[in-house]
Amino acid sequence: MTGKHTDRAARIISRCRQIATCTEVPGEITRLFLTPPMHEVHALLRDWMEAAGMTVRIDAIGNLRGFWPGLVPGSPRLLIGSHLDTVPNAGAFDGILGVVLGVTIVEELGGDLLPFAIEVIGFSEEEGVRFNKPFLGSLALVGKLDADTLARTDRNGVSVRQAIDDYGLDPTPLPAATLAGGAFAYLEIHIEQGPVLESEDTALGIVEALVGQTRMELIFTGQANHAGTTPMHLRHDAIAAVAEWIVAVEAYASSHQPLVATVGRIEAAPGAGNVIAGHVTASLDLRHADDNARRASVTAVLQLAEKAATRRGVHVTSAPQLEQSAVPLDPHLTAVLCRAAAQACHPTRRMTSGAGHDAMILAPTIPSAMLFLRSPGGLSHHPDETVLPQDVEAAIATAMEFLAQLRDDRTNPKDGHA
Ligand code: HGY
Ligand code: MN
Ligand code: MN
Repeated sequence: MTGKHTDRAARIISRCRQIATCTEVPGEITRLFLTPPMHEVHALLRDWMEAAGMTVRIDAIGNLRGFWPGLVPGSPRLLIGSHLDTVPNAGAFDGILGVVLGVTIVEELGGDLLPFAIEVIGFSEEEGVRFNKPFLGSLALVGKLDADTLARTDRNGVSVRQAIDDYGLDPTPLPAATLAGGAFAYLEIHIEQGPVLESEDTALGIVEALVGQTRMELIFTGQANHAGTTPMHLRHDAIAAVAEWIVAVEAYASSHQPLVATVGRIEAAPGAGNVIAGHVTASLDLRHADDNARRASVTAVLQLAEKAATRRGVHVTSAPQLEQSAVPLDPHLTAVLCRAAAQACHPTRRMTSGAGHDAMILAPTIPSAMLFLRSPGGLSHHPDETVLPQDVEAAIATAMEFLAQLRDDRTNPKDGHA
């Protein structure tokens, strides 16, 4: 890397780490949908965007939107973005990196205008932590944020609509958060969050598709009772039922790979050591590249829950949270991205994303492409999540080449693609 390029990679990483200090929990990175630290994130990004000559606004769902004009008014727009929220105790790069890279791309233009405009978007919510529903920011952008979602409440009983209002935004014009016409492509640059690129010693991945996801909550209802006086054969122990089910889920997924199934959160009540648990809520996150296989696995895993519960006289119900089909990304745009990486002399490998991303919400509406950066240690959704400066440089060099190819496509259209 030349000195100039080392600097820009270091600046990008430093900005991500600066944004990481905007947190609800001192000492860790936790930033949910439109919580107070998001104001600090918006202020930092707005400063960087405006210093780059962009005009900045926050839309009705709290997406931060920086605009760099094209050569002529009304030019078609390239969207570049990712999300600004995090999981609890997160790393510093999941989501944020894609937005900071978007700002750097505009900075690297050095004031040049292209035959298309660029809109850098920091989505307000992708992880789905606060309201148990992911992709709120990108769903609003494509006009799919429905009234039921706006009425969803968090663990404090605050609705999505109220959270928007509490943040100081007006949810009324939510339809205005949707994309005006003219967006011709979406590019999301994101860490891989898995071990594949590192295992192949490759800096960049080109995403061809994102796996489908089912997220739901299972509620196990048994009978709270005295831990000391209730004989084992007379119990309706909800935690014991969930424990048997979790091990059965793990065994099922292990024998049906590439299926992945995760029970990441359980909440037991009443939660005292001397009381048999009468009520347990358990999350289920189940993913597969093939939608039929995923749906069949959901059925099988719910039957396992029924079996573990019934044996103990425990009742189980399930509440769906997300049914997201697998999403292919745009083959033409993906090919342009591959060519751009090759042009920038950075080898890549094509891959499927096991993680969900805003690109899967935009792709049915706007041709979308994703560029992955290697995740050292294959680690993510963890404070030790990181990136390598040379991979950040590879990503920004590839992105600049991607813009050059899109510019050439628009100035000398060939094979029907402008
Ligand atoms: O959970 C995911 O797939 C992503 O990190 N939101
Ligand atoms: Mn994530
Ligand atoms: Mn992410």
